Amino acid sequence: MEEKIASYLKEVAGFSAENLEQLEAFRIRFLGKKGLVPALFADFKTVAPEDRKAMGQRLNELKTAVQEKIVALKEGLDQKGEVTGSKLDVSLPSAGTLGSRHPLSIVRNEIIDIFSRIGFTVSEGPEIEDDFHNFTALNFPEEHPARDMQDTFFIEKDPDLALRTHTSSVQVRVMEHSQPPIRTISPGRVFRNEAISARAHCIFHQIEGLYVDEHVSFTDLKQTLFYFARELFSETTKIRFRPSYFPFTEPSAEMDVSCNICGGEGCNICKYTGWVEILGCGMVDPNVLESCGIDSNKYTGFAFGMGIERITMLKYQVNDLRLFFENDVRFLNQFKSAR
Ligand code: 2U9
Repeated sequence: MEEKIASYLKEVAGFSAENLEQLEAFRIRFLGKKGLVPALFADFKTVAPEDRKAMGQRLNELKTAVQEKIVALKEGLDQKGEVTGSKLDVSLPSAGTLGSRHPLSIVRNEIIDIFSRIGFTVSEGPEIEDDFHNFTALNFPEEHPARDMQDTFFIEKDPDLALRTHTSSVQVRVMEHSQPPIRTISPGRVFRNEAISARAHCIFHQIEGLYVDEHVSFTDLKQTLFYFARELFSETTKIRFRPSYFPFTEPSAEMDVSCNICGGEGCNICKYTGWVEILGCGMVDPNVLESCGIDSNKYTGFAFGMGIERITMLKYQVNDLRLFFENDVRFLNQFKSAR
């Protein structure tokens, strides 16, 4: 047995591997179930009792030498990226399984493109906001329900910080730092304290738009949003406005488009009305302009806001909002886009 151990130790010391396959063969030869080391341990019972202690030590010496060799060689091969010894070329381009853009990104980019073509710039801002930019500057009264814990994720009281509930806060920041003409859209994540369901989520994505200049009118708002709806859906898309209320706009409205599924005939997407709501809008309340340092006697503005999930669901007939957040490749692979 001593002779065998000595010869194996020599073999182990002199062994080197060019790749992981060779190293694995070495491991199996020595440590595999039917390998040399287990075979020696099986023969151990034939060793004379007085030699057992010394032989046991030699056997363990061999086993440790094999294990240490494997660890050392593996480290070396991993560092080489295993490129040289294997047929794997990590620099090759993928064989057709490229990722695809997330549907929310596709629609966000499309909306950005549409507004960029008529002179809107993109502005971004913080997701953690203070009370002034998220509520006060936007004319939310002190007792407004949106300021409630039920609706907003508050972070701390002093200073008053919360996760923004809309991207209007970004546009407040734009107005604070620049003077009209202002034409900007702000896409981004927003957060509301809602139970997650097929129709609602505590995180969703918005795009809000703002146009402030001299003589901006409700007619400008209608024409801009009419252009937007036709670009986003189709040339034959119709729009209609229904009166609404938001603290930050006066007058306010919600805009519907003729159902892009049934063309206005009536289907279960439009609940047989022929119309689907896509956004809210209105003329910026003069209080908001003043809070942001803009002279409301000289300037007027319109604003609008939409949920990207909602638009994407309508455009692609997705019936459960949760699909956007699960990242199941069977869902994501259905969306391909150049942008
Ligand atoms: C400033 C002033 C006014 C943005 C607007 C809406 C109407 C609106 C909702 C649509 C669905 C939010 O995602 S949603 O829940 N938004 O209805 N948003 S007007 O008005 C502004 C923005 C910025 C400074």
